[in-house]
Amino acid sequence: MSEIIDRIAVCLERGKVNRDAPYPPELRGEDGADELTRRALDEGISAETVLAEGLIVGMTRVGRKYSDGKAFVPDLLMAAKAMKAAMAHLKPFFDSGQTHHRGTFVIGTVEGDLHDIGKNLVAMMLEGGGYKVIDLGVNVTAAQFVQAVRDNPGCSVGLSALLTTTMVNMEKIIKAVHEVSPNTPILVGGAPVTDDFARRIHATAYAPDPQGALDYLAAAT
Ligand code: B1M
Repeated sequence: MSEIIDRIAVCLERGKVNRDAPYPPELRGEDGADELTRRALDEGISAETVLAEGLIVGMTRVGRKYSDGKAFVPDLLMAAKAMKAAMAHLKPFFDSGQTHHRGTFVIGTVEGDLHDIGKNLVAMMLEGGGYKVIDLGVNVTAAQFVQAVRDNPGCSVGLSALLTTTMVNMEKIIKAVHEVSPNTPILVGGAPVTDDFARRIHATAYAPDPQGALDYLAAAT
């Protein structure tokens, strides 16, 4: 069992989507996350094991490399693509309730802001980390976040902003969410956001990158 799970982790780390994928060159012609995940499930390995010991391990490795400046945005995007291919096989198990998520994470880019590349990376990393991610998209209002928190009791929330003119909207979203649910953890991030800013607007935490978001949630939930 561990050989196939190890190979799935490597596919995530290296962004090997499927057998036909030409990237990375050294794995050309070999099975990717797509085929290996299918085979693992067919061999009776649980979806939880594939997720926790294969996909999450690989995603964490590439996430750490990214945080350390040893991997770059394209590496994360390829890992996310591999994750997506693998998750298509796991989804029926999650949907049927046979497998448990580590928690629910509601994420969105704040009102006025249309940048979603970083937010999508965070969402994909957390999905890869075993969380059920509810992505509200871009230009998300305080009322929409509040509704999502009401609909998903016990969730954590993530706010992304890329503009100095929209990061200020985070404060009113945090206030509105904490008015209806004072204990909901709210994580903030995005290029102009800092730890100091996060503290000033009463966010629960700041994460500089997707791995930071995953590390925070893993420790807090
Ligand atoms: Co815009 N843009 N843009 N833009 N854009 C920036 C952000 C800007 C810095 C460019 C510049 O002037 N040098 C500048 C902001 C300046 C400022 O506010 N100080 C800017 C501007 C001004 C604008 C417009 C106003 C331009 C105009 O129309 N005059 C306009 C605004 C539109 C709007 O939002 N209302 C605009 C529009 C656009 C496009 C639509 C063309 C496009 C967005 C496409 C899209 O996202 N689908 C775009 C892009 C691509 C950029 C740049 C070039 C790249 C942003 C990006 O995707 N980076 C950017 C300049 C730059 O950064 N070089 C720029 C890659 C991404 C992986 O990084 O999003 O930082 P990032 O995410 C990181 C971390 O921040 C973190 O993890 C990610 C991975 O490490 N992170 C989180 C992000 N969210 C997180 C949440 C977390 C945790 C971590 O927890 C919840």
